[in-house]
Amino acid sequence: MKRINSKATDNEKLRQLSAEYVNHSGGAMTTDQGIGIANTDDSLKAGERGPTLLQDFIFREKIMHFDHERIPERIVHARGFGAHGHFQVYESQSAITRAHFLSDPDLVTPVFVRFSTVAGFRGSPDTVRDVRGFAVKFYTQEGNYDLVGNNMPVFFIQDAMKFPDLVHALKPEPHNEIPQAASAHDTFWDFIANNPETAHNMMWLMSDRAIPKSYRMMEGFGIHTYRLINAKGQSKFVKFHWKPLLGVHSLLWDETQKIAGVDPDFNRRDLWENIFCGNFPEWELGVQILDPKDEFNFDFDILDPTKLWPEELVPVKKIGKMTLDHNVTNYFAETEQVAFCPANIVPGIDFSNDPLLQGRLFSYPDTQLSRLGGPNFHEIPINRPIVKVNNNQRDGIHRMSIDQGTVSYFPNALNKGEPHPASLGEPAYAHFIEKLGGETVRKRADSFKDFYSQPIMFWHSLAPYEQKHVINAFRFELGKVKNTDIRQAVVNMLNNIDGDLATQVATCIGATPPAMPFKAKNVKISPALSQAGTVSSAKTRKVGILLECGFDKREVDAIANAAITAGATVEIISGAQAPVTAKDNRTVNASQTYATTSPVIYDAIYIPSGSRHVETLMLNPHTLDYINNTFKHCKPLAASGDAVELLRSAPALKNASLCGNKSGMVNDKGVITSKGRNEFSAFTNEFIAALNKGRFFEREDC
Ligand code: HDE
Repeated sequence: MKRINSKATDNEKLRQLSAEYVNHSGGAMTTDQGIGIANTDDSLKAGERGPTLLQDFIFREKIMHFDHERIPERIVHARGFGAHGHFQVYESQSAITRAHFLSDPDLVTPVFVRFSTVAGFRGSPDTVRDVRGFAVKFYTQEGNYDLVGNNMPVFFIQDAMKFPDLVHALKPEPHNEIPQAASAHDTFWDFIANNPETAHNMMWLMSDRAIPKSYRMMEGFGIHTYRLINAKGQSKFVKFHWKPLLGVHSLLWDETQKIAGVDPDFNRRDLWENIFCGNFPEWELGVQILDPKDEFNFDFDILDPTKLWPEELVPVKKIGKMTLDHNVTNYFAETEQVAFCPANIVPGIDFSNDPLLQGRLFSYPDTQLSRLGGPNFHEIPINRPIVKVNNNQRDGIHRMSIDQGTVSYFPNALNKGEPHPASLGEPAYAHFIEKLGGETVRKRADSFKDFYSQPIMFWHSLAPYEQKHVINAFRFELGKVKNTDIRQAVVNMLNNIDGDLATQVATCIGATPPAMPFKAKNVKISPALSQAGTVSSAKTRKVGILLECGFDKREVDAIANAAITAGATVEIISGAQAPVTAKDNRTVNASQTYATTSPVIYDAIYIPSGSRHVETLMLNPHTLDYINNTFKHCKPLAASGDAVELLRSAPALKNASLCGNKSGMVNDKGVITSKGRNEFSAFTNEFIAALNKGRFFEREDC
């Protein structure tokens, strides 16, 4: 793979300078005290076969450091993967915000992004059904701004007070710590059934959004309503969106199960490899802007984090682009030690009174105290702002800076009143001036209590194949719930969304279907909620080609070149990682074997012609595995010449009559076959068109 280095911008260089990169490649080894070490393999003993001596400080230091290599993993979002990049606004947004990084289109702001799953432990597989975290740290010239969001636009609960309950219910059950990274268990669904405010997020969790194909193909949402404030002190409400340029794409459930075994690092590997190869992922930052005078003009409360603002009502304006262009140098130092916090905001952006957001503002720095071991985590290189930190905070565990002087208080005369509170003209944060009032109450606002209108909208906005996936997800998740009362309670809850959905789930899990199936009237549809119409292209997709000796190299070259031209990558799979000889005696190197890879890793499979090669594949049980899985997962499946026989031998394809007849090419539902060389260029075009499309969901009905 070719490594492409990003063009480090001035700001990026600044950020890199503030970190401490240590190159361990040369020189003699030392202890942490700098004392030279001549032997790092043998402890100091009393005689060659004698006991180890306590005085062996080299041994003790090495083991002591090893014993403390881990820090507590995040309570939620423990499994994550990060990358560096930059953000640039398209045009000045100064009319709505005074945030400097959103006001200057020439400014390149460095960012660090960490994607994550929520429930699983740090070593859990990537492809589990879960919400994905989408946390962005902007290193702006006015300090760090963190937009700590998810890949779904709503959250499970409305008040932060309930968060520990939600997480306790979701995490593995406490008596046996089962199941890992999965919501398919009793305590989670018990919580859902007893908290109708979760209905909306629960629908998203059962949808394809919860099993993204790639972090690069995932939307991001700030979820909460925030405020933007301009230089005149005027404010608008805002919701933030990240829109991936490659479109929004998901895995199929069956794929996720297999990938979890074949490559538990599937999503992180995908991000790492694509950045490494120069396929830099890109997202546009979108904003939905709402004038405060319209605050009460909706049939939902804009402060309620279980509600989204339908894009058709409040359009998303794309204001800038984020590109991730370099991988981390060290996972622990950067991805593990990064500390996000929704309270890290810059002038021009402010919070709203969303009670979930208000609780988060406390939680994040608090969790860092135990996770990163003290109050100085802002000094860890990845967390340092690119601007100077200047205050009277001092000391504490792991203080890195050596603060000079005697004065660490204000006001003072000994240091001429420095550092001083920013005076007029100097950058300083100012909150939006808002009139607040009301009685001290522990109460949910009545305007937060419509739990079902938006799940109904979501359900009816999905394409039929997406709805089918949701039904199957419920059948799986609730089918794993042992307590039948909980199953029934969730079915009853689903009947508030759609009677047909509730019935289809109930009949499969042994629950009683609703006596009066609910059918919503005058449903509002939001097409933006479906992934069906999303951008789709062959770019960065992975084509697998099965090859054995005796294949037709001209065909392989044509397909591989066309795929690469379309932006895809190609891998050759064979019996050995060795050159495979074509029928014209030329060779192609196989980088993968049936043991090292699997059909679920590829976006399309192609098998060229060649009698000896086809005969070998015919006898190889893996061939059917590749054909069946690729077919089942609705991905392009192509064969030419005598290799078409291989497709014909797969029962699923035979039933669907999709593999062509003896005399011609049948290119239907993403199964592409060609009989003769004269058809080859049309065949290649069909294959690339199918690769662009990605999936043929109509095959799920075959
Ligand atoms: Fe978080 N969340 N959260 N969360 N969250 C954490 O902070 C919390 C919520 C989100 O890659 C923790 O540093 C509370 C919503 C992401 O490092 C913790 C509430 C959204 C990440 C915490 C929420 C998120 C976290 C754990 C209810 C989407 C990973 C470790 C009010 C808008 C950030 C840490 C990373 C992490 C608390 C709800 C997103 C415990 C109390 C809503 C992406 O502080």
